[in-house]
Amino acid sequence: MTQHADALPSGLPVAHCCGAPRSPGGTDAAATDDSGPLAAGAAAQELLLDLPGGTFRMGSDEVRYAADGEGPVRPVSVDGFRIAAHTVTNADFDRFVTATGYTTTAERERWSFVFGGLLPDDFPPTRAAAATPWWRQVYGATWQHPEGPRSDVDDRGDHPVVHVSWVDARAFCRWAGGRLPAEAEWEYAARGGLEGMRFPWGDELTPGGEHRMNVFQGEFPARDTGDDGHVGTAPVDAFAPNGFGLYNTTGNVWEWCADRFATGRVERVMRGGSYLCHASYCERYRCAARSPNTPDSSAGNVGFRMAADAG
Ligand SMILES: [Cu+2]
Repeated sequence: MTQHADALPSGLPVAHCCGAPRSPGGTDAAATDDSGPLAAGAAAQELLLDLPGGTFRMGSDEVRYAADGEGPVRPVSVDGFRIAAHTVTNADFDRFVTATGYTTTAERERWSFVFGGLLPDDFPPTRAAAATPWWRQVYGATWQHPEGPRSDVDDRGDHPVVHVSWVDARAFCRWAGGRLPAEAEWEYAARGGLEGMRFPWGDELTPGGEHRMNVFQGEFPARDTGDDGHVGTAPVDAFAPNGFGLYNTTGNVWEWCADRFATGRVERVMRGGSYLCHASYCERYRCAARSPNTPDSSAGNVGFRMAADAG
């Protein structure tokens, strides 16, 4: 991967692969604007799975990332709700933008974070996020141009939309007649009915040597061998679904949840890890893993899944 130029002068210390904030501290301004739906809900609600309420053991007692606050494991109850089998796709997001003329945060700010390893070797110089030099500040990177102005999503209609901020994700959900999942709902759904397992299918990363999700193989960040069949994003329905019928709750892209990361903090929760997670550096491709980012931040490995109240 090419390492261009100097670091962005600002940026929170980010000690993992999961993403960098758009600005130090971030802002809550746009995220606290609770104005009404952008358009009449042209809902894709037929795609939502109906999950019964229940009590599950939330979190993990693994202590590799104490600051993440995965633990302690505790019983949590959720009411019945609906949640999408897969994350919102580029095709879904295109329908939203076509109907509403919505402008994303990345389009307004004119840049987003792209993983350096996905940029062509002849890409013009970019700046890096402090402490996480693989995150490049790419002007012109948007949901329609995930690796910058010369890239497109023409062949990625069924891939997760990325470079969407928490604010953008919430706007889509409002338009579609849904909402972002609460963090507890997300984990309950992601576990697919299995209690206390690291992954949606069990405790083993690659049972029988078989890849079950889209994460990073090789040496992070220099070389992704793509042994799981994917470098960068995979189609939203790649790999087998979990016991509740949800695809790719772990791996592929981080998924925004409604909740704040912690009381009094600006950041919102992201869940599930992404195609950049690797055990050597960021073992956050697990059901219990969580990570913060500010609601105005966007990157090429963050998307979202819609939820809704029980019908
Ligand atoms: Cu990660």
